[in-house]
Amino acid sequence: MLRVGIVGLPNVGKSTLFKALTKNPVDIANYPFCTIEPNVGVVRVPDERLEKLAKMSGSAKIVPTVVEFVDIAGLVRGAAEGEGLGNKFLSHIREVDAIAQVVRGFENSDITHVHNKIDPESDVEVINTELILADIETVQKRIARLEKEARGQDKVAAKALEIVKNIKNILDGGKLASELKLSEEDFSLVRDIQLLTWKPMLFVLNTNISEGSTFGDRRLNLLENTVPIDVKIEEELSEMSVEEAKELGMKSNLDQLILKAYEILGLITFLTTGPDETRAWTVKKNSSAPQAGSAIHTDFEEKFIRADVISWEKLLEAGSWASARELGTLRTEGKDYIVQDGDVIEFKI
Ligand SMILES: Nc1nc2c(ncn2[C@@H]2O[C@H](COP(=O)(O)OP(=O)(O)OP(=O)(O)O)[C@@H](O)[C@H]2O)c(=O)[nH]1
Ligand SMILES: [Mg+2]
Repeated sequence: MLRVGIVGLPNVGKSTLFKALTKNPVDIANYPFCTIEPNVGVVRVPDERLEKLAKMSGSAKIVPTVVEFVDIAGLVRGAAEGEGLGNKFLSHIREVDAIAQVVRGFENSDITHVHNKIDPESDVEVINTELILADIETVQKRIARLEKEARGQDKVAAKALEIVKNIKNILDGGKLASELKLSEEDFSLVRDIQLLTWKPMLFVLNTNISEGSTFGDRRLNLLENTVPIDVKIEEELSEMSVEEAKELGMKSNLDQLILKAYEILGLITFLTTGPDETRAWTVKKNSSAPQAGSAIHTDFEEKFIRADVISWEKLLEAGSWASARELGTLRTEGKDYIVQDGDVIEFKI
């Protein structure tokens, strides 16, 4: 299962966001380092296509795809050198596939900010710097190892050494390793290094959206992949029924966050539908049909013969699998077919 780590300065609302997302009751308190051990929870990826297909097929159940969120301890300046909870929770970040960085954008003098001022840009810089410093340590170790190996005329090690040195230059310049664009071939030589700043990242700007926070507007122009969320409101919403929320005219923005997380992870969804169930399956973008099949069963990749494929819209238009076949909108695809988001697939094995 893919994991998204909720990362940020202490006391910015990470656990409150986690609680709203997962409905898991967790410790939330107005003091830094309230969270120490990570909280883990599973969140369903919203997908309106599932209900529609399930209705068409008369499915007994719907199985959505899910993403796991991990609420991690707050990070402070000096963490890479062991400040705060230091390396311990940097290692928790190592275990996630993507990072959701929560940034405080709300004003409230009662809620402690570890730097005593609301400054999203500077907060992002503090967090990114710690991730970068941790990565510098990692690449330094690798450079030392590769230098030994390269001395023995090891050509591959020499090439890897060159790449790792380029990565170090980027990090030394205060940039994330992901900013260095590597070819597939170069990346394959160094991918096992597991850098924190290679992980896809999105920003959750915790801001009072309804009050039109200026921080919100400013940051949105500056950072890609920013989702503004009023975390406190989301916490309240998560405790209400849909009707109650509607009555109060409150609307959640969490779906946008979940979908964005899914997007930065480079994932797409394909679907299966029948009387038993309508189900969403997660695969990496650019997966072939047999690779996609392995999401259902590991055997499917090896035993793949062909796949019947149709886009979910075309299938709904046709009204059933049989009439799609008659209409000729159902296609038969071979092992080289690249699965598209929203494909409904029946595998032949
Ligand atoms: N006013 C306001 N308060 C918030 C908001 N989000 C969180 N808080 C409050 O801020 C305090 C800290 O929230 P937490 O969710 O525990 O913060 P955290 O980031 O998990 O903190 P650590 O685990 O200590 O790193 C709590 O008192 C929350 O109720 C918000 O959007 N508005
Ligand atoms: Mg917390």
